[in-house]
Amino acid sequence: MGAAPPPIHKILILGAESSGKTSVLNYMIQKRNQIPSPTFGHNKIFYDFNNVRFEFWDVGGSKQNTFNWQQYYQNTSAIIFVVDASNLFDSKMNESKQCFKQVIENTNEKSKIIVFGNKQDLPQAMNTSEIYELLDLSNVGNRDVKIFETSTKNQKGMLAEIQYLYASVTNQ
Ligand SMILES: Nc1nc2c(ncn2[C@@H]2O[C@H](COP(=O)(O)OP(=O)(O)O)[C@@H](O)[C@H]2O)c(=O)[nH]1
Ligand SMILES: [Mg+2]
Repeated sequence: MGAAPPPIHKILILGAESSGKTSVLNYMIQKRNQIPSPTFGHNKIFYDFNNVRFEFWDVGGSKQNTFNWQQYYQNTSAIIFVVDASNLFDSKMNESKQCFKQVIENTNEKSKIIVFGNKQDLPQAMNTSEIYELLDLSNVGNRDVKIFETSTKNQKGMLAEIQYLYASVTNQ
């Protein structure tokens, strides 16, 4: 008799095009246990942390692909929503806003949302309170949303983010 398999938690990584979704995923799982799967419009990677297995879904964020998000929403434990915090163009900020609205409207109230305000290595990057304003987080009702300032270009790692994710899915 082998040990019971770890419980699997599906985690979607969503956000506007070029916000850094794929980079964030690669950075988070660096040198960790990974079993890559074939890619069909998304990139699915298993990653074991403590006693759980995350099933990360890196979903293409091109305008064309965002329509397909619907099929990915089911059975999701948590969502990582990546914002390019350094891109202050109105069009890009609107894209992030619209994507985020879609996520709020289409996901189960119980699935937690973890916002990565990414590209913090760039000098003009929006901080937590600016991202809070951008995504209108005072108007998301009961949704549990937490913001982290992240960068995939430094050596800091993402342990705090992964620990938060772990605590979220295990209700700790
Ligand atoms: N400066 C900076 N660039 C980043 C960061 N994360 C991702 N990028 C860059 O942003 C671009 C888009 O990243 P990618 O992961 O392909 O975005 P995706 O379209 O959301 O998957 C690439 O050129 C990355 O190297 C970051 O934290 N800082
Ligand atoms: Mg990508």
